Order: sequence, then structure tokens, then C-alpha cells
Amino acid sequence: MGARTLVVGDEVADAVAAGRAVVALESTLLSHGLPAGRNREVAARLERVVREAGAVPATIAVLDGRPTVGLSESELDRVCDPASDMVKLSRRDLGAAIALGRNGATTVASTVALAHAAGIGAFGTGGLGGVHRGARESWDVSADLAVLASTPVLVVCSGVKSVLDIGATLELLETNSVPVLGYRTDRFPAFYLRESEYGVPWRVDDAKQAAAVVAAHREQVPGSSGVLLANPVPAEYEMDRELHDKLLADGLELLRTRGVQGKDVTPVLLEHFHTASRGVSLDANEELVVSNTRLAAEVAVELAA
Ligand code: PSU
Ligand code: MN
Repeated sequence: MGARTLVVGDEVADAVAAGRAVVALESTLLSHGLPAGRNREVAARLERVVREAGAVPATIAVLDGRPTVGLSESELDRVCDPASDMVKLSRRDLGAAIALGRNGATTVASTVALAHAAGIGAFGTGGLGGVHRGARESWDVSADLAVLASTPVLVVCSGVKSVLDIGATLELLETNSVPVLGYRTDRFPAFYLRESEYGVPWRVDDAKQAAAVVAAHREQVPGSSGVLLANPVPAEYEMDRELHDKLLADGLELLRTRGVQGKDVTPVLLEHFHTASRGVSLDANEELVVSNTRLAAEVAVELAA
């Protein structure tokens, strides 16, 4: 990604140049993960939370073929407007969207790539993409994993969605030398649920510790992988496990009968959860993204100190 094509907002560019804390935010969770209207409120809330923690927010998207880091208010309006017809862009899609002048929302993979190109080292989101169930046949493994393997950006998320094969995802993260830290937990979280059946290799208990690990990792393994900081959904918003398991079973069945594949899998499943739970999963989703974004900002502030 040449600096020539990257558009960086003034506030973000100034903060990066001065070594101040900046937090990248993705746009796919807005355009493809949340319903219209609600997504704009969440976009504003995320930026507010970053500022309250003393950092500068940088929401990322491709607009009219311009990869943009640090969206303005009107650009956030566009990203959240269904009429903009945002394409879900993984990292491989960036060149096409840029060359063809399209509007696109960035996933974890493409957000991390563009954040790194702009000199940003921390990113808060909802759930990382991973190895899908049945990947042995479908080969559906999110590009999020490969990008994290090769890009030194801290990603704060609530683990991966339970719709994925969590064990296989953790194995691939290990293969790719991506450190996984549990935030105040010894268990790897499962998005809507605070705990999966898998443990984390390392635990940290405050932002300072997390920042120290990130700094040491960057120093010891220069220019290599990112770090995953896994922060469970706030307890009061965790979904009931029984309801969760039923929605998941129904959702997987829905994918099968509708023949949903590829990049549509995650948005269709999220939408199924949101409607079938009558918004319960939506509240959980919003609160976990907010909590992860706040933590990303706290760690970014420590890293900048
Ligand atoms: N987490 C959310 N909502 C989302 C996603 C994650 O709370 O919409 C998105 C992220 O952008 C992530 C993507 O990178 O889902 C993974 O998609 P796939 O499995 O197609 O790689
Ligand atoms: Mn996929």
C-alpha cells in the first residue's frame, strides 16, 4: 500500500507524527455487522470512547476508491448508510476496490493492513475471523489470521465467534507465532460468551501489562506478527448459554439450507442472531466492541507513554 494512495485524516496524521496514541477501528462491523441506524450510533460511541481514554480514533474504509484512515463525520454517515452499498473488503480486495473506485468496508484483515501502513499499532474490534467449522472441506479460513501473522498490530477482541472452530483457530494462531493474551481471564472468550472450552497461553491483568507484552514482543520479534488481546464481553451483557447454543444450531442449519458461503457467512449468522434473539445479541455485540475499543485505547496510551 503506497503512501501515495493512502488518505490519512489530519488529526490522525498529526497524532501519529507526534507519537501520540491512536486506535484503528474497522468499518465492516458497522456496515455488515449491525443494522442501519444502530450502526451510526455505535460508530459515534466507539470514537467517543477512544477520545475519553486519551487517544485519537481512526475509523478505516475505502470511499470512492480512496483508502481512508480516520473518517470524518460525513464519511462515517456514508459507511453506515445502506444506500452506499459498501462491499465487504478483505485485504485481497483492496487493490480492486481502489482501482475500480468503489466503496468498501474493511474487515479485521484489511483494517490491520491499512492501520499499519498509516503507522497505527492498536485496533479494537468485536470478534476476529478464524477457521470455520467444516474448514476441512470448505477451506474457509479467514484472512484475518494470515494478516495478524505478518503485521505488528495489537488487535483487541472478544475472541472469535462460537460459530467458528475455536480450537483450530487457536492452533493456527500458534503456528503463526501470534501471542494470545487473556485480559483478566485464563479462558479464551467466545464472543457472546465470556468463556470457551479453551484456555489462553498468557494472562494480563491491566493495560500496562498488556502494553509491556506488546512492546517486548515487537522488540524481540521485529516486524513480525501482531498480538491478540482477548477481552471477554462485559458480564452483564453475556448471552444466556442455552439461548446462544440454540441460535447457533439454527444459524448453522440456515447456512446449510440457503447454501451461504464465503464472505457472506459471518454477516448472515450475525443477522440471524440479532433477529432471532430480538436484539439481545445486538446489545452484547455493541457492548463488547465498546469494551474492546476502550481497552485498545488504554493500551495504546500506555504504549505511547
Ligand atoms: N466481529 C463483529 N462483527 C463483524 C465482524 C467481526 O462483531 O462484522 C467482521 C470483521 O470485520 C471480521 C469479519 O474481520 O467479520 C470476518 O469475516 P470472514 O469470516 O468472512 O473473514
Ligand atoms: Mn471466510
